[in-house]
Amino acid sequence: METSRRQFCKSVAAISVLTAAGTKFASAALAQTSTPTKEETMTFTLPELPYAQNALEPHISANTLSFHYGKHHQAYVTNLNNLVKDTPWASASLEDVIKESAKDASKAGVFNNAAQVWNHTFYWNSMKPNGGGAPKGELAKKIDKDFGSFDAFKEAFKQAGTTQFGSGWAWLVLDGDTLKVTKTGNADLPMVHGQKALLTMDVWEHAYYLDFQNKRPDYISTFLDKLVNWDFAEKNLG
Ligand code: MN3
Repeated sequence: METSRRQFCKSVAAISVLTAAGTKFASAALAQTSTPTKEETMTFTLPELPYAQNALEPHISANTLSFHYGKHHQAYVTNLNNLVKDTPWASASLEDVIKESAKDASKAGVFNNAAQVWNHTFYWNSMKPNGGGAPKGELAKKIDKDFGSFDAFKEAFKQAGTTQFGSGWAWLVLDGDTLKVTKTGNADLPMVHGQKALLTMDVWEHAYYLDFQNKRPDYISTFLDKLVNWDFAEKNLG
């Protein structure tokens, strides 16, 4: 995942310089020329959206994406960085942080934020402008085999999205060698259940409320008919 790619960055902390006299001072001029005294990892960063914020209109508005990507997704990244700061997880991959924190109930805060960083990046890629339609190739064949038909898959996916009580996600996953539709609550995600995610749909209210208000089923139909990115799901099937 792009989010797990760590980047070295000039830390803001580098503008605070401890002088020989022990006086701590910050200088804007120094900040422009100084380099970190040690390599500090930036840990987790917000990946770029795969399209412009208005690219999913008229189905999902730029207003929704500006909050959902710019505020919600960004907040999960910021929270995660604060939570793992000065811990071994600050230099781990996002996937490893998710899998390790999932095993420890006392690390629920780390898990929730790390998983939400991953889930949202996966969700943006699960949609595209002029999406929708039907899958092709191997994925199309496998959907027919495992669900009976593409329509049966769509019905199962709609059902998962509408019946997820409260916040969560609907997924198309590969479980062993079988495609399944699942739903998860809050930040929960397939990788901690031994499943491989192919596609996801955010059903937290913030994903649809500005555009669809309380009509979650309309958002779900729009996701399937106008937005879903089958190329991405096909790639994930491998
Ligand atoms: Mn969301």
